[in-house]
Amino acid sequence: MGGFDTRARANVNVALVKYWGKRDPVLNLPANGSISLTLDGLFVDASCAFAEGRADTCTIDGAPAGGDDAARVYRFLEVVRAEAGVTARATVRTTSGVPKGVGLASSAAAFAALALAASRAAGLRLEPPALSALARRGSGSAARSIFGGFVVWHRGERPDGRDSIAEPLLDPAAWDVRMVVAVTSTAPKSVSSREGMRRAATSPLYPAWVETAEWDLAEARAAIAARDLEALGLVAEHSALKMHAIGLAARPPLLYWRGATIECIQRVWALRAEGVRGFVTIDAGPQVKVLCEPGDSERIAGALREIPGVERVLTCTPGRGAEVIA
Ligand code: 2P0
Repeated sequence: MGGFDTRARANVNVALVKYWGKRDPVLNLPANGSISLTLDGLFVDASCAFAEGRADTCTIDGAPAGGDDAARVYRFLEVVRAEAGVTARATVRTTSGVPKGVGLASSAAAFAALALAASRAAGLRLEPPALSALARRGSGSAARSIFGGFVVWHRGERPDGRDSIAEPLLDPAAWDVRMVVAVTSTAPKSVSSREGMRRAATSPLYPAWVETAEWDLAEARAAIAARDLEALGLVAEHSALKMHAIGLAARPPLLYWRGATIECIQRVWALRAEGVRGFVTIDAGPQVKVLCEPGDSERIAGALREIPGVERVLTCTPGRGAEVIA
């Protein structure tokens, strides 16, 4: 273990069928399977080297990591060490390629990149399924960012989580779609996904979420296989709105939306009535993401840019999975 520094890059992903709730919070085992699209150009780079030393260190965008972020990285490094059978301490650096002010959480990309960099630095050469299971330990949705394009993350049945891994459904080049992202706030979110998922469990709507997730997954998988944008978009919209409905009925309640979030949803629906096929999805925050055909993306982006409270709009193409970089 001689301080060999490995660097890896992973892109963020946006869920079309959402992961919301855990059957095991330590192993990050989800209550339901999910389906996502990995996006090009919104990435995190992670580098890791192991050497004898007193403690792990981690910098995020050049500043020493602190608080929850640091604790999550150090816990994750314990998992890597246990798997690789090493005792050396790690030096980790992560650099976000997600532009500041985009308000997109990048923990999925960060832990996917770190899983690849740290496992290689520790001397492991994991196959993609095992790498996905490792990334999941850092952040559930990181399991999906190991792969490019359309990805399914299986709920799995085993208590040890070995079958709760992601798997690619379609390569990024296999279906050319766009994801238009309307940023309505860049303030740090008040309720983390982790806390949001804990609150979801208090909602009387939550059992219905778990019960219906398999149907959403089946519908989304069939739509992806058929390259049917409308079928995929409708189930994606349904999954997102159902996830947010759970929060309204939780105790304490949870609402991630702002006024501009609602305006964006209404605008996309109004465009749809005019024949523009855009479909909304929203994660644990106020940003609105719209799945659409390449030919409609400029019209949708232009319409969202005009909405008061929309700070910025960007358009993403399908992106690649995690890779080692020089
Ligand atoms: C998703 N989200 O499927 C869902 C939809 C947010 C809304 O996965 O606790 O950062 O690290 O497993 O993966 C965000 O939650 O949570 C997320 P942890 P994670 O993309």
